[in-house]
Amino acid sequence: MNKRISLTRYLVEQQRMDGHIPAQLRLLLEVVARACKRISLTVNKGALGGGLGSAETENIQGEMQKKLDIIANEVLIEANEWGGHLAAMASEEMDGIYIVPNRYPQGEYLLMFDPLDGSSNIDVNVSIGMIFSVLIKPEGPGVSAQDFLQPGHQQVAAGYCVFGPQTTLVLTVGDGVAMFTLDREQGSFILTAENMRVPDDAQEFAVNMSNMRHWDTPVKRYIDECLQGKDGPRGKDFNMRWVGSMVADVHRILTRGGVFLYPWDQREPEKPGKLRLMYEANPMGWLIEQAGGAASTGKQRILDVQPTKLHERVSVFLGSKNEVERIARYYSEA
Ligand code: AFP
Repeated sequence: MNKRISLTRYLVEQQRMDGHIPAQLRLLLEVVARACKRISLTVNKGALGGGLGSAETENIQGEMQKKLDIIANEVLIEANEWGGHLAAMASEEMDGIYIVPNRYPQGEYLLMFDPLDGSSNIDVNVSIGMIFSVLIKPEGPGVSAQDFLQPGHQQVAAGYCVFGPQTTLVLTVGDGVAMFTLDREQGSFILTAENMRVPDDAQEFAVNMSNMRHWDTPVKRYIDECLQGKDGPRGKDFNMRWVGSMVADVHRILTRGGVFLYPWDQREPEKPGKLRLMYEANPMGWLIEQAGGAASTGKQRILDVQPTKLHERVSVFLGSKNEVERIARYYSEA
């Protein structure tokens, strides 16, 4: 990759390339990027920006919201509601969908997001982020939550922004994965990687090991074998990393490979997993697939899961293809 071009120029060139990106989708991606810049400024200010601490309110997931969860959610709503590219939005921090008010033109796209991923890391200055997914609203009058319930393979754009030592925006529109780094002097995202690839094999896994006793047999088997290292059936040593912010763990995997696991857990057997399908697993799963990796629930491709509700949860295994396929094989053998 030789050209340090802005996100705007990159998207315009993609649009010119046989109309790969429709104008309205290009506009949407630019508006999401602008919102990420605003959120990044508040994140960077930390205690000086009033973004730390709890909001003393609960979201639909039953989780205590952080002030920054709400600030980020509002920034994304305000930035995207007036542009004419959206019909509605859905968020981890909102029970129902947000329909674009009639005072603004109605667009053809649906935007879903986790406005602030890794909330438990906000107050301890560890990388956090935002994750988004874009679908096309089905033909027909009006818009409803039902319109959002489309399998992940119908996404037309997906991405995340890491608010860490650098602010990096990573996205796909179905033609590979590109990364942009925020140049604070210029105030714009600059292309710093194209066609990102996840190696097929890996020697690094990311999982919250403190939950191990609650996992099912295939996952225990996979992690056990990794921990046995070169003296075990895998014949090689594995390293472990767990940031606790999916954006940061997945960004590391997109950058140098590895496998991310957030499996089913017997403590809440009725829940398929902790992570949310529509605005965590689907966008991250598509990005990983676009970079040559794989994304599975253990039993099926994540992008083929037919959603039944907006805040649906799913078990997640994603990253280096051969590792994810091995976990899926262990499920089929169980
Ligand atoms: P929060 O946004 O509530 O901190 O959850 C973050 C997350 O959804 C995902 O980003 C992490 O991978 C995972 O949960 C961390 O879960 P544990 O706290 O159980 O390790």
